[in-house]
Amino acid sequence: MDGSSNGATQGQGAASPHAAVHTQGGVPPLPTQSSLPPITRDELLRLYRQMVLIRRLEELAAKAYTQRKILGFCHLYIGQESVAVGAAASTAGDYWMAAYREHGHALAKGTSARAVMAELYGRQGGSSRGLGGSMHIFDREHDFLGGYGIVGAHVPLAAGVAFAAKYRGEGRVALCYFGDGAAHQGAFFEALCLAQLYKVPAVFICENNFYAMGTPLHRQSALADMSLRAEGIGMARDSFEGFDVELVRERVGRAVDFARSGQGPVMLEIVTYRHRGHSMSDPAKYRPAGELEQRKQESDPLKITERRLREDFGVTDADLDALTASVEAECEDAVAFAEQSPVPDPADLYRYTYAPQVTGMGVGAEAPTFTIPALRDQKEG
Ligand SMILES: Cc1ncc(C[n+]2csc(CCOP(=O)(O)OP(=O)(O)O)c2C)c(N)n1
Ligand SMILES: [Mg+2]
Repeated sequence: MDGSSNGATQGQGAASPHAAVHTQGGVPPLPTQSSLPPITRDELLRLYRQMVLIRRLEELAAKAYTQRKILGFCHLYIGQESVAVGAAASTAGDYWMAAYREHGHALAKGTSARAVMAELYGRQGGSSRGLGGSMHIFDREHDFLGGYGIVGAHVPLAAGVAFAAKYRGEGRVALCYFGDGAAHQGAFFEALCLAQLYKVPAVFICENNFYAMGTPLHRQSALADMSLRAEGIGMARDSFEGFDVELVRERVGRAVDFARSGQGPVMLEIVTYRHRGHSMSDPAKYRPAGELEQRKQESDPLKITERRLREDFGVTDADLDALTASVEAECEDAVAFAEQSPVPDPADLYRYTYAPQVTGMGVGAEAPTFTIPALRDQKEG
């Protein structure tokens, strides 16, 4: 929680009651350094731009939501940008899955601002062709295997993806993002048990933002550090504050190296904070007075990286102005694209509900298509 914890696998000392378990279980320690090269000015600028892009695009999404141009649920990632962006900098070619607060993850993984915004608008140009909406961004091209609305339910899916990657010898890792609230789910824990048993290449990332809807951490959990969930099953773990994008890059990098090396999955807790309410309909009045202001002051990922860029990499006002202008142009373009993109054809409503038919070991060329009248007929019959 204080950023210094490095997990039970990295030597809590002989006094730890868990040390024997880990010794018996033979869990190797996480590496003390990732295989990533030191960050350069260009890379840090790129990560900063990515964080600014996520924030600005979501600010515009919030505006469109209040204008009723975006409908349904909409959960903003503002304040947590350094987690997805830092993690993206530490992995390439890996699978990602996230919960419903996933606009930032999709953008960090490579989905375009246009495809994200059009999906929020429910338009054909969206990553899920407008049929998914805010909670169900999916981008196969970038191996972003979805946002999921059922709390904790995608964790077993991610374990399955990691299993498949191992089975096929792909050398790829599945990274799965979820919240502190999800870490109380049965499905979550069951998935961890199997993932550890089969030593699948997965990194489970709990983004502990201290709230599950309006319920603060201390009222939903007896544990403060969600990575401790991994201890009972002998899984490697780590916990750290995720406001500094560079630190996230390095620490997720270590976990990814470990998982990719075949030693098994890793459970990470990354401490973060959301600046907005749970969803667009939540004014977040349950926060103690001054908490949000203090967090914005002390641990806003954008401010932390901006300071580092200025102080240690000689980035100037002019550099940052140019960066902001290019983000603004990209976001405005994304909104314009979403607004002119056509709404989906109702005839396609059920088209992607089922996967293509599997014939033998091959996959049939055509997905079965269902028209609404056909389904209605079946039901009445
Ligand atoms: C199985 C299930 N139970 C309850 C809900 C309602 N629900 C939606 S979000 C949420 C809170 C989850 O909090 P957390 O996992 O901390 O994620 P965060 O919203 O903070 O990112 C709840 C209870 C749900 N979607 N699915
Ligand atoms: Mg939470």
